[in-house]
Amino acid sequence: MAAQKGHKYDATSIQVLEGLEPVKLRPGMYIGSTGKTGLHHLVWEVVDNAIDEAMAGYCDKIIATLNKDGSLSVEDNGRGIPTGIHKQTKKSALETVLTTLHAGAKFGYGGYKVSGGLHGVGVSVVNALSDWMEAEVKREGQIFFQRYEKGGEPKADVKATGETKETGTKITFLPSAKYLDTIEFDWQTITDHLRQQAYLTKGVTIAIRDERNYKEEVETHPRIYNFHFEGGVKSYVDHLNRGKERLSDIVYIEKEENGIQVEAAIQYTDDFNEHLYTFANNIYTTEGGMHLTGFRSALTRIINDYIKKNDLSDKKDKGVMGDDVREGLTAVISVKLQEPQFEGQTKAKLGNPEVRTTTESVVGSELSAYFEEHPNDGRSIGQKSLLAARARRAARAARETVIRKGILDGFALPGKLADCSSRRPEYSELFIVEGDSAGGSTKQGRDRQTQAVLPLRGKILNVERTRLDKMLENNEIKALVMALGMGIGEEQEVAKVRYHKIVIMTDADVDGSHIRTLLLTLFFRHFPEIINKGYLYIAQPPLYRIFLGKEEHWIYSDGEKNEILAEQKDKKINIQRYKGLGEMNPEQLWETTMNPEKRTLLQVAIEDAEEADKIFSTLMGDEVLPRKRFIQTYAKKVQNLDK
Ligand code: 0RA
Repeated sequence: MAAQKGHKYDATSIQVLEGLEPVKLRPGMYIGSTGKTGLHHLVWEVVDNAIDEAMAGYCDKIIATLNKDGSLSVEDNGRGIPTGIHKQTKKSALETVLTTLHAGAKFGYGGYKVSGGLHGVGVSVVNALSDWMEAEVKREGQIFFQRYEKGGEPKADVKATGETKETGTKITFLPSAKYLDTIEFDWQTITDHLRQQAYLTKGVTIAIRDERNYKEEVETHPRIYNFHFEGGVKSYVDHLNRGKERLSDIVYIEKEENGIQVEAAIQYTDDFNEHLYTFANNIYTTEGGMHLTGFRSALTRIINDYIKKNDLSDKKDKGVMGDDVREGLTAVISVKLQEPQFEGQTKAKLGNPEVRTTTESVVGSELSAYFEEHPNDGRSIGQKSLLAARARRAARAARETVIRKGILDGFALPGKLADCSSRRPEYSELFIVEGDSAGGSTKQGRDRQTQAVLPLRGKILNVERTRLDKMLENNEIKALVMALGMGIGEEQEVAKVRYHKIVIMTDADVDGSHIRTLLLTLFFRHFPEIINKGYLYIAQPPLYRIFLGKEEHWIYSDGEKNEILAEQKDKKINIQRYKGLGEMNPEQLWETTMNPEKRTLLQVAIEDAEEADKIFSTLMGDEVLPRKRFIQTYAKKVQNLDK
C-alpha cells in the first residue's frame, strides 16, 4: 500500500477555511457539468471517501442505497469522521469537512488519500449542491448525528444520539434541483461504476440497493447487488474475457516499487482486437498516460525476448512491434500513487513520468518470470504476436502494392461514388446507401453541392473477425476507405476525412439493420476517431405515409402511427408502408430523409467504450447472437440537428 499509515489525524489539523458560495455560483466548475454526469460526480465523491478509508485498510464494506425519497446514502464501516471540536473554528471536525471547501486535504486526507484527482473535490461540494444532507458517525462508542439544509447550513451542532460498538460513517444527501438539471440517479450508471471500483479495490465489498420503486406487494426485495472481488483486476480481466477463447492463463502482477503500487492482469484470447483499461488511483484514464506507455514497452520487450530466446520465429520474421502484441490482448492496469497528475483534454491522462519507469520495470520483470514458469503460455502468446506481425506486413503490402500507394488517401475516388461539389468537409455529407437501386434515387434526390452518395452492394464484410490485409481485398470496403480519404490502419489521419457528416442510410428491415451493424462495426474498429468527433450518423427514413383525407403525413415509428390512427377515427385513411428506400422516389427521399431542414439524424456516440467493445465482440464475433437491438443504445436521437 502506498498509503502512509500511523499518521495521527484529529480535529486540530484543519487550517484554512472557505465557505461554499463559490460552489453554488459555479457548480459546473466543481463537478464538471450540471447534467447527468455532474449529478453522478456527487455520488462518486461520497463513494471515493469511503473507498479511501478502505484503501487505507480501515474499512471492508461500503453500502450505497438509492432511497425512496430520492436521496442517496453511502455507508462504510471505517473509523468514522472525527467529531471532536476544533479549537480555532469551535466547530466539530465533521462539520468542518462537510461545510468547508477543500477542508479534506488540510484535514489530513492528503496523508493517505490516493483516490481523488478527477473527482476529489471534497464532500462539502456535495453538501453545497444538496437540498439537505445528513451525517451519521459511529465512533468512540457513540452515534453522532448532524443535519444540513439549504446547501450546507447545519440545522444544529453535531450531537450524540446513542451508543454503539461499531464504527463507520453514513452520508445521505438529496441533490438540489436548484443547481442541477437532473436529480434522478441512474441505477445502471451507479452499478457500473461501483462494480468497477470493487474490481479496483480488491477484498472490499461494495453493495448497492435500489429502494426507490420497491413495493412489498410486488417484489420480495429491492434491486440489490453485492460486489466483492478477491482477485482484484484479475477478476476484472476474467470478466472481460468471459465467453472468449483464451490462449493463456491470466498473468497477475501486484507489486509496489518507488512508492507506486502497480497492479495488472493480462490475458490473450483469439480475438483480433485489444481490450485494455488503465486506471490511476481508481480513476479510469481514458487518455492513457505514463502507466500505459510503461506497460506497452515492457510487453513488447518481454515478448520479443521470449521469441528470440526460444527460437519461435521463422527466417522471414523480423520481430514483433507494439501493434502486434496488442492483438488479442485483454489487460487491466491499475496504479496507485501519492500525487497523481492528470493531464490531457479531459484530464484523463496520467502525467507522472516516474510511473512510466516503474510500470515498465514491474511489468517487465514479473511477466518474464511468468513466461519462464509457464512456457506454454509464453509460446502461444509469442506465436500469436508473430502471426499478427505477418498480417501487418501483408496489410502494408496490400496497401502499397495491390491498391497502389496514394489511392487510399483520396487521390483517386471510387467509381461508384457520386461526390458532392463542395471540397469543404464541414459542409460535405456522405450518404452510405444500401443497394444500387436506392443509390440511384439517392443520387437523383440529393443536394449535389453538399451531399455525396456511395451505394454499397449487399452485405459488407464483417470486419470483427478479419485482419486488415483481408479487409483491403474487399471492394465495398476499399470504396468506402477511398471515399473517406483519411487512410486506414497504421497511416490514418482523421483531419483528412472528406466529410464531416457520414450518414448510414439503410432500409428499415432486418437486412437493413444488419448492414447498419456491419458498418457500425467497421467504424468502431477502424475509424473510431470519426465516431469520437461526432461525424457518424444514422438516417431515419419514414416507415409509413398516411393520407388523412387530403393531408399527407410521413410517419417514422409505429408509436407515431398508432397515435395518429387513434386520433383520427372518422377521416378517410390511407396508409402506405415503406419497406425500403428503393420504394421512394428521389423527391420523397429528399423530403423525408435527406433535406437538412426537415430530416432527423441519429448521431452515433459511444458513451461507454467498455460496454460498446463488449457488444461488438459478442454481436459481431464468432458467436451467433441477436444483432438487432443494440443500435438504440449507441445512437442518441438528435432532432433536426442542422437547425
Ligand atoms: C480522516 C481521519 C479519520 C477518518 C476519516 C478521515 C474518514 C473520512 C471518511 C469519509 C467517509 N468515510 C470516512 N471514514 C473516515 C479518523 C482518523 C482516526 O480515527 O484517527
